[in-house]
Amino acid sequence: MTKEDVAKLRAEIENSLAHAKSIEDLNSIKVKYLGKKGFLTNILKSLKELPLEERRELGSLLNQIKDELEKALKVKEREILLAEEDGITDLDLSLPGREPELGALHPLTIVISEICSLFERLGFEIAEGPEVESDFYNFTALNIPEWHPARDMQATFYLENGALLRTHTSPIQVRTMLRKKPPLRIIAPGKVYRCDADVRHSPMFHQIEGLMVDEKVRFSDLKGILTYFAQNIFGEDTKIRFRPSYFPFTEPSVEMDISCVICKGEGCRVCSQTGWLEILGAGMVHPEVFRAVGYDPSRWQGFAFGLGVERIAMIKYGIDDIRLFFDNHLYFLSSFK
Ligand code: 2NM
Repeated sequence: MTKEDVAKLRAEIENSLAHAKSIEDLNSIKVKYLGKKGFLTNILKSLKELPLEERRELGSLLNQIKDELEKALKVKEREILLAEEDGITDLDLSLPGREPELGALHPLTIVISEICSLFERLGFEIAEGPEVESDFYNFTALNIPEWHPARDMQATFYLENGALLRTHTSPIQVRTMLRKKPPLRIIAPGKVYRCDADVRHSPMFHQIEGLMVDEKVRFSDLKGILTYFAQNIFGEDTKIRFRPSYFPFTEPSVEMDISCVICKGEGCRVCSQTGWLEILGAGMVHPEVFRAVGYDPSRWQGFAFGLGVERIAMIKYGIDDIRLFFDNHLYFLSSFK
């Protein structure tokens, strides 16, 4: 064996150590070179047959390689065991971190909070109430007669015990008026339920109702505040129109339209060529409602309004199918980030 052979052997051992990835790899290296019939073991045995000079020189080189290999095997074994303990076999600390996926607010949540903050700035307080209601808070106190079609089994979800799922958020206003003395300004957001389901109706949807009661609240207050609301949500140049309407709980009652956000009043498919979009109902609180909650109708006046959040969001964001709000497709939801 020449000195070149020894150098080759050393390179060969170093190379196999560098490629060793597992304890099994280390064992086979150990067996191959240091085992009973291993390469190094055999050569060291065969040195006896060489002349003294050569024996010394080669012997010391080969013993050095043997020592180094034994040490290297121990170090490598420790490394592999530690990495396996961490479950990391290919650790690259230079890789960039993984960016966490951020969520987004639901479009209805965005619209509800925008509208509520706007009315909070005008001195309205947010009020909430139960979704399972009694006939009294949902209908009777609101001057809705026994024979009214809204009370129909076909229109309202009734529970077996005679309770019902509220069909509007007005029962919140009734509960608040029963609890508090006037004057008051409240805004009542929440889920409401009606037996209805198609492209334009969902059996559960969201409403926001507002109520302002004071000694001198007039129809002009209603017009002023609702105009401010509409121009804040749909843009300064939004035109407003009030049409006479009917609700059992207000007198007079109106429907409020805004100029179409698509055609600006020219007439298009979205506004059915009218140039207008209906966005809410409103009116002056009916004296019978005040009587039902113990307010003196000759002293207190009030205006109230109600709007559908889905409808507002569809107009604001140009959404044409109400079911998109409830399908929870990530592609739809992530467009509101
Ligand atoms: C509407 C339209 C008009 C309304 C009335 C009341 C209450 F409780 F004060 F009588 N709350 N909300 C109201 C009035 C709701 O929704 C289209």
